[in-house]
Amino acid sequence: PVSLKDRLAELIPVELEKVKRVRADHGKKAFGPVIVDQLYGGMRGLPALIWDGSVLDPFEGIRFRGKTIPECQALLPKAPGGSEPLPEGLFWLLVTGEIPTQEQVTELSKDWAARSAIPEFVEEILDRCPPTLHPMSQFSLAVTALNHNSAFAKAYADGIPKKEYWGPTFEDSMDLIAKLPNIAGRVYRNVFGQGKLPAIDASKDYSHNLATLLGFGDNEGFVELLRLYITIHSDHEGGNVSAHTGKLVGSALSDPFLAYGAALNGLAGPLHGLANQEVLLWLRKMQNTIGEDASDEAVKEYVWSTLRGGQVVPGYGHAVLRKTDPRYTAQREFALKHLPDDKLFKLVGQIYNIVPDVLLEAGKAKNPWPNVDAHSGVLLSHYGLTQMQFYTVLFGVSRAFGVAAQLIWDRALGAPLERPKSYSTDAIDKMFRDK
Ligand code: FAM
Repeated sequence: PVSLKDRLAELIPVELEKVKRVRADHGKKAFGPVIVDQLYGGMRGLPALIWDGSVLDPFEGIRFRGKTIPECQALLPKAPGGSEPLPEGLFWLLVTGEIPTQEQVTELSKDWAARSAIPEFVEEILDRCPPTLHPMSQFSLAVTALNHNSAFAKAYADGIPKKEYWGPTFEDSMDLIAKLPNIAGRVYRNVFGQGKLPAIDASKDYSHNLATLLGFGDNEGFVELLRLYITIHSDHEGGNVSAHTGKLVGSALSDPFLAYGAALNGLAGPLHGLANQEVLLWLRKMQNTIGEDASDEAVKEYVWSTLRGGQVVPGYGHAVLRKTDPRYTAQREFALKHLPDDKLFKLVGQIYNIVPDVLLEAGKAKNPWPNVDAHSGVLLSHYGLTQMQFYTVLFGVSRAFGVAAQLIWDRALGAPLERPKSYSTDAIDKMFRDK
C-alpha cells in the first residue's frame, strides 16, 4: 500500500497550487474590523491562523477534515473485533484528508512500534524526577530532550533547502508520536509505582500498546476507550492553546520535539488540558462534602458555592463552543454502552442536568455546556486508572497527533515566522481618543 509519507509527497504540490490560487484571488481582501477588546480579551474570534486538519463550529463542534466524530467512528478503520476508530487512521486523515485502508493503518501501527524506543538518557531524566514533580512537567521535559536526535535540527544544520523542510519534520513527527507511550508509561510507573515497563508489541495497535505500558493491556474495555480517547482529543482546530503554541514555536523552525514540549506546557494549564484532572478533584471534593448520593438540590448548592468561592466549574464552558461538546457526547455514549451503572458516571449525568442552568443564572459564562474534560476522567477511573494527576498526560499523548500534523503542513506550505503586533494601553488611548 502507499505509505503515508509517499501519499503526503503527492498531496503537497497540489495544496501549494491551491493556496497560491486562493491568495491570488483573495489575498488582499479584508475580514473586517479588529476591536480593541479583542486585544485585551485573548483574541476571541480573531481571524489569524490557517489550519486544514480540523475546523470547530461553535454549535456543531469539531470536524476532522470535514468529518464529525460520529462520521469518524463510522468511517475510520477499527481493530479486529473493536468498534472504536484507531488513532492511526485519524492521524492519516488529519495529514491527508483521506480515509486510509486497514492495511495502511496496520503499516502505521508497525512503523510507530519500530520507532517507539526512547534514548537511555531520557529514561534516566525521568527516573531522576521526584514523584512530586507533576507528570505533565516530566512529560514535557522528556519530549523536549528528544530534540537530541531531531532529524529536522540536523538537516537544518546541514543546510537543507526550505522546500524540503517537510521531510525531516515528518520523520520527527512520526518519532514523536511513536515515543509518547514509552514516555507516558515510564512517568506513570515512576510516579504511581507500577513496576517495570513491558516491551512494545509490534503486532498490536498504538492504543493497545499504550494500555499495556500503563498496566491495562488485558482490559479490552480500556483499550477500546483509549482508541476513542486518543481520536477525540487529537485536534480542536488551530487556535487552542496547545495547537497554537506548537504552531507558533514551530514557525521559528524549532523542531517538533521543542514545539510539542512547549505545547504540552500550555496543555498543562487548568483552563486547558489540566481541566480533566480538575474535574475529578472537584467531583471527589463534592462527594466528600455532600455525600455520594446527593440530591439535585445539594449538588446545585455545591455548584453555587464553587462560583461564590470565585472558582470556575471545571469541565464546563469553552472559548468557541456554544453547545454541548460532541466530544462529551461521544464519551457519554461510550459510558452508556460499557458502564451504564457506574456511580461516577451517574453523578456526571446529574451534574449535566444542573450546571448549565446555574451558569446561565450566574450570567457570566458565554457557554454553560460541558466540554471534553467533564467526562474523560470518569471513564479512565472506571477502568482503574484513578490517578487524576496523570489524566492530562493522556490528553497530551493524543494532542500530539493534531500538533504534529499541523507542523508537517506548516513546513510543507512554507508558513513564515509568526509575529503579531502588540500595543501599549497608552498607545491605544492616544490612537482612539478622537475616534
Ligand atoms: N465556571 C465558572 N465561570 C466560568 C466558566 C465556568 N465553567 N466558564 C467561563 N466562566 C467565566 C469566565 O471565567 C469569565 O469570567 P471573568 O470575566 O470573571 O473572568 C466569564 O465567564 C466569561 O468567560 P467566557 O468568555 O465564557 O469563557 P472564556 O472563553 O474566557 O474561557 C474557558 C473558556 C474554557 C477557559 C472557561 O469556560 C473555563 O474556565 N472553563 C472551566 C475550565 C475548563 O473546563 N477548561 C477546559 C476547556 C477545554 F475545552 C480544554 O481546553 N480542554
